[in-house]
Amino acid sequence: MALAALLWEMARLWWSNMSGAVLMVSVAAVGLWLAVFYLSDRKKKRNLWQQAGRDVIVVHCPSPGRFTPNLSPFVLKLLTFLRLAGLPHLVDHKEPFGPKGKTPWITLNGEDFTDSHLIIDRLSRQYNIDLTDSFTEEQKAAAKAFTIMIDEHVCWCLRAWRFNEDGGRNLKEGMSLPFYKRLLFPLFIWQQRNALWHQGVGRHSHDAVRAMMKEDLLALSKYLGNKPFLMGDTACVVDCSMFAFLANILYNYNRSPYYAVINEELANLRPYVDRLKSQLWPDWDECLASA
Ligand SMILES: N[C@@H](CCC(=O)N[C@@H](CS)C(=O)NCC(=O)O)C(=O)O
Repeated sequence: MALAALLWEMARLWWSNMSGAVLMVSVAAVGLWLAVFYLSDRKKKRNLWQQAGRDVIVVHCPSPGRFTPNLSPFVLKLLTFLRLAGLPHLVDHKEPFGPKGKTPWITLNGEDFTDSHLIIDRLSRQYNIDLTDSFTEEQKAAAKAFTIMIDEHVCWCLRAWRFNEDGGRNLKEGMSLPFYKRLLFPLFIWQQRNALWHQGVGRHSHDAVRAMMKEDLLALSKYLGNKPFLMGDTACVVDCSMFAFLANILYNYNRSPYYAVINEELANLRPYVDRLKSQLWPDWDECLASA
C-alpha cells in the first residue's frame, strides 16, 4: 500500500516537473522502441516464412472464421485455388495485411505478391497451370467475365449488406476479435462504409443493391444450369471465386436476403457449393476456428 502510494507520488512529481522537451524525448524514445520492435519482429517472421521451404507458398490472411475457414472471400478463393491446383502452401495469420494493405497476400521464395487475381496469374505461370486448357476461346472469355462480375460487383453488393445494412454484426459473429480490435471496430466500419461510398454501390438504396445482387445470383444460377461447374465438367478459377462468395453467403450471411435466395429460389447453387466443398474442402470443419 505504502509502496503504491510512493510510486504514485513519484509519478505525480515526475509528471508535474516534466518539461515539454522531456515529453518529446519520451515520445520519441517510445516511437523508436516500437519501430525497432516492429522491424526485428518482422525479420523473425520473415525467417519463419523462409523455413516453409523452396516453392512453398505462404498465404497471409486473418485467422479462420467460426463458420468458414476464412471470412474474407478473397482468401477463401485463393485457398480454394491452391487446393484445386494442388500447390504446396501453408497459412500464416500473424501478418494478414500485405504491403498494399489488403488480404490475402503471399510470400514465395522470399518475394511478396498481392491481390488474389494477380497471385493466381503469377502462380499459374510459375507452375505452368492452365485450368482452362480444354476450354474454347468463348468459354475462356465467359469465365473471365464471370470472375470479374463476382470479384468486383458481387463483392461490393455483399459488402453493402455487411457494413451498411448489418453494421458489421455478422463479422463479429463470424470471428473472435481481440479486445483492442473490438475497440477499433467502429473505425473499421466507418472506413468500409467510406470505401463503399467512393466505389459507388454504397450510394444506392438497400433495395436497389439487393436487386442488383439478386440479378448477379440469377445470372450465375442460369449459366450454371445442370453443369457440375460453371463452365462445364472442369472446375477453374471462376469456380474458386463463385464457391468462395456463395459459401460466404451460406455460412456467414444467413440473416441476409441472399441466404434465402440461394436456399429457396435458386435450387442449383447450394448443391454446387456442397459439391465443391466436399471435393476440395473435406477438412472444412477442422479448418474452422473453435467456438
Ligand atoms: N482485389 C483484391 C481484394 C482483396 C480485398 O479487398 N480484401 C479485403 C478483405 S475481403 C481487405 O483486405 N480489406 C481491407 C481493407 O479494405 O482495408 C484481391 O483479389 O485480393
